[in-house]
Amino acid sequence: MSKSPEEKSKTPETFLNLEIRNPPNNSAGFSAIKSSISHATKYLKNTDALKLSLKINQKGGFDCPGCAWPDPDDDRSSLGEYCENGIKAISEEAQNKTIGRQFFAKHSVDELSTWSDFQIGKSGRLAEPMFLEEGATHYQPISWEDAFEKVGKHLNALDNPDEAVFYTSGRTTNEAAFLYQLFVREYGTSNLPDCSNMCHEASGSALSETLGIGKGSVTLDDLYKAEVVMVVGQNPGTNHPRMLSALEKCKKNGGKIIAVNPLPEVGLIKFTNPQNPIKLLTGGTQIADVFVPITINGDVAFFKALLLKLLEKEEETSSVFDKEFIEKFTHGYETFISDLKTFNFDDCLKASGISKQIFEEVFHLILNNNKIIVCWAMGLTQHQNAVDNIREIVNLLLLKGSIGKEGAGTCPVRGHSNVQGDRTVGIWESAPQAFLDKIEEKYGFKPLNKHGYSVIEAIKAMYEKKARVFFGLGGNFISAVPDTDYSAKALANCNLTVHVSTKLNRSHLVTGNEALILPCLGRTEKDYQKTGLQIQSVENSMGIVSSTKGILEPCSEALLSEVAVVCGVANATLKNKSKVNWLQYRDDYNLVRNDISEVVAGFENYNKRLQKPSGFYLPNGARSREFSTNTGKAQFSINKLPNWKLTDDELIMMTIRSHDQFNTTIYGLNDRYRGVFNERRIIFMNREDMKARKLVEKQVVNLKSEYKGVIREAHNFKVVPYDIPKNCCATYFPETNVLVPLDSFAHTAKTPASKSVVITVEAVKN
Ligand SMILES: Nc1nc2c(c(=O)[nH]1)N[C@H]1C(S)=C(S)[C@@H](COP(=O)(O)OP(=O)(O)OC[C@H]3O[C@@H](n4cnc5c(=O)[nH]c(N)nc54)[C@H](O)[C@@H]3O)O[C@H]1N2
Ligand SMILES: Nc1nc2c(c(=O)[nH]1)N[C@H]1C(S)=C(S)[C@@H](COP(=O)(O)OP(=O)(O)OC[C@H]3O[C@@H](n4cnc5c(=O)[nH]c(N)nc54)[C@H](O)[C@@H]3O)O[C@H]1N2
Ligand SMILES: [Mo]
Repeated sequence: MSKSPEEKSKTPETFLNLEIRNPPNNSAGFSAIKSSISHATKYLKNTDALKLSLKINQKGGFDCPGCAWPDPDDDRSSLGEYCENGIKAISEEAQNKTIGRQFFAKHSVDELSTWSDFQIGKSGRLAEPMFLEEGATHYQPISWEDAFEKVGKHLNALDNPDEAVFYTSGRTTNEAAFLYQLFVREYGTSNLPDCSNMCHEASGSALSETLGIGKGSVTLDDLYKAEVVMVVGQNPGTNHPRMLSALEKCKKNGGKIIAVNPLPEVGLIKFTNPQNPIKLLTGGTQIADVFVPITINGDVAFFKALLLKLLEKEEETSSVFDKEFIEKFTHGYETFISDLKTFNFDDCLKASGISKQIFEEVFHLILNNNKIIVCWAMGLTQHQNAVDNIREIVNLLLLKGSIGKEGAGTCPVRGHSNVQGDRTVGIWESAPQAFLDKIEEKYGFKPLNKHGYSVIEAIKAMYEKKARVFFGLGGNFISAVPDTDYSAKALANCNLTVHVSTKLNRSHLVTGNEALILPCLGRTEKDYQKTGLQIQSVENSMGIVSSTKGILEPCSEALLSEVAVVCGVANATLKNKSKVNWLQYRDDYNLVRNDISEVVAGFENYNKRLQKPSGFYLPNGARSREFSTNTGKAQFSINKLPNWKLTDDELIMMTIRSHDQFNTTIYGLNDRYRGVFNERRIIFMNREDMKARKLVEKQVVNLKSEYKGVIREAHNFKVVPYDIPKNCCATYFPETNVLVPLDSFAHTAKTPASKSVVITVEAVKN
């Protein structure tokens, strides 16, 4: 009997050998250099390691496949603008091991599913296209041509193009992403869910509505010049380490940093710049001036408390709000203020879990400064009220006139290295009509003008058999999405599942009737096409588009670029019905960029401007106080307090990243900055919550979530006592995705609420 999709969808529940130490009091520094070198030498060929670390994020080099943090315009470190996690990301991609037909002949799909995510990831780079026949136990090799035909045949056999789902993860370059969405739209659907749906979708929704652009407004230079930077719901020490250098520079210029986080994340507290030899010897910079240990999802309450006190002061002194800005550039002030007055300060502060003393420190910094930047990431976007979280931040910035001027503004810190660019060039299940009109004008076919499936809707559609082909351009869908058991059944309902990937992952094991793995080049590799070596381009978190060019020879001759795969699939599916000459784009990426210049606003003269080594900025209205909202002005918004009613035995759980993972790719088994070694099946708990449940350190527990009458369980986790607010707990994703209900998501944005899952914890009896 072969394993069920649910069985295959999860990493094994067995324990390793948990060791708990005190968290270090400093991040990066020598330990980061040591860890980077050990990763690079373990997994890369040595000469490659050196070549890569010199070229990463250098002008004319390749864009780090890690996070989306921007590179400084001028003074990039000669050691390579890298960080520990960047080195880990390229060590993972440029592995010296490859897997092909022998590997897949030896290991069945069922067997591979019993490996941990760490083992699966370390098996090597995918070296040739593989096919899983209906009922087969093992993948077998397939030619590219046959693979393309197979996808085409399945897509053409559907009753309606809306029965296909085309997912994208955020590493895909602008060129590949543009062609992909063009293909999907010409094929006839707008089912383009992407990782952004699970990530910063709420930021996009909230910012578009209030400021008229779904992206942040600040540049790196603004961060250097800010008087106050709030870092809310973000763990940059692990996930955006190069951001710490920018915060360090801000502090050097006199800026103050406020960290709002349930956890005292080490990188936020103290940081030693690994690229500064003097700092390495003398110790690091203390980053956060004030640490605000917020209760999970207490942010709206905290910001409301701040807004109420600011209003009180404004009414006393008339010198707190930027009235000129409010008058000239905003809409909805009066309604907002009258709603604000219905809240009670003490109730808000209580709901945030913050002491009066810490509140006062934050309050005075905000009161006395007018160049304020708020940075945020998943701690704000993965809640049911995620959009409110961000709109409330905008309210604060608007009152202080802290938008569209030097040293002030919004800074949603993006995840994947090109997630922002993918959306800009059209990976969007609800793309604006103006964009669709441009496509029609340029290519002469009419794109479907109906919203397609986002991630959550796509899962439901597959579960209900309304969608029957799943195509993933990058990513690891089954491990990234919520409600693992339900989602595994959804994928298993498909006729065909296809993944374009660099590495083996769990999504290749939870398949439809038939499955394809299409292996592609990574960022680090040279991309040769008919017209020669190609460059590609990406957009970072601050809206700068720059080129990226691999420097290593491809790890296997059988790999195609993502562009070539998309063109191959499009050509085999649409054949001579297509209005697009796909193969010409495959041969020369300049032609793709010429088209993007015509279709996407802000990309005029794309090819020419890409030659500038540091890239070019895309237009950003909020940056210059031009707000393209419904009213033409920046919009105040009205937000409710979330209404949490936990019973005595319930906790709110956030699912977070360890220091040794990139999303579903597990680099290693330690979470060094939190003092956890050799284990991922853990739950961080407040000591009092442990005591109330008679739990001790390392005790084995099962976790249970009940949502709208459905019970979900995850077994075998070890308790780690930690400095986390009472009634809150934390676990790692993807191990606990099984507990995240599919129908618990952010209003408007539909981001799964994976940072506020209500659970109970039960000791496992021996
Ligand atoms: N090395 C590495 N780099 C990465 C990634 C990776 O996995 N590894 N992933 C990339 C991607 S795709 C993304 S989206 C980003 C993710 O970057 P982050 O958003 O920093 O990642 P998370 O681990 O999800 O951390 C969320 C943080 O929010 C806090 N938090 C949780 N709930 C709340 C809350 O209710 N309120 C507040 N104020 N804080 C809260 C948590 O304690 C944690 O510090 O990083 C990108 N970069
Ligand atoms: N519970 C919970 N769930 C979450 C989150 C959370 O915080 N908690 N975070 C969410 C977030 S923010 C995100 S962004 C999603 C991430 O969701 P995804 O983007 O789907 O997941 P990744 O782990 O980033 O994808 C890794 C895979 O991408 C492939 N890959 C890597 N590089 C390339 C490349 O250059 N080209 C191609 N074609 N493939 C490549 C490799 O095969 C690798 O296995 O997960 C979400 N899920
Ligand atoms: Mo993300």
